[in-house]
This record gives sequence, structure tokens and C-alpha cells, in this order.
Amino acid sequence: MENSRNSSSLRESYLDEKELQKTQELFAKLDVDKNGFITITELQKGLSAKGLRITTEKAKRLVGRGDDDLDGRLSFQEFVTVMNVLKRSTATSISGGKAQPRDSLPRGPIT
Ligand SMILES: [Ca+2]
Ligand SMILES: [Ca+2]
Repeated sequence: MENSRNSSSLRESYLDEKELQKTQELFAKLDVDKNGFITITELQKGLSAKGLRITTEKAKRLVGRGDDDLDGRLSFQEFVTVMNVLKRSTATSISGGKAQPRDSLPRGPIT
């Protein structure tokens, strides 16, 4: 295995160095139990703490976008992928699912 693997793959992401640092900080904040992975619950809680309330369903879907190894949680690398998805789709698609017709569930109180 090459030593440079980690840093070079991070550099291939859409984030520049400054954003990468911010993402690292955010990751550390969301990773409440500091095990190096962000679970669906951690993501959901973390986002709602930032004023972004999402349902468990949406948190699951978000995690699914970046979860390459399908273990149901996000490593930092996978988290970067999710952040890139979020950046491109804007906050509307998190709260409204507007960008995807398939997500157009009837609006109403979420129980
Ligand atoms: Ca964690
Ligand atoms: Ca994963």
C-alpha cells in the first residue's frame, strides 16, 4: 500500500484545503463518541443542532449517498462525499426533497 494514498484521495475531492479543514472540524463535532465514524443518529442530531432538522429517513438517505462500504455509517472520506453532495444540491433538497421527484412525499406532520 502506498503511503500517499490517504492525502491524495482527499485532494481529489471537490473541497479545497480550507473547506477540508472545516469539514474535518464538522466531522469531529458530529462524531460525538469519537469513534471515527458518523452514524445516522449522530448525523441527524448534529444537523438538528445546527438548525437543520431532518427525519431519520432523510439522515439514512444522506448517509447512503456517501456510504461506500455499506456499513451504515460514514468514515471521514465518506463524509466528505456527503458534504460534496450537500454542497451541490443545496439545503433545499435536504429539507424539501425538491430536486428529486421520487422524494415527493405528501407534505404534512412527520410523526
Ligand atoms: Ca461516532
Ligand atoms: Ca461506511
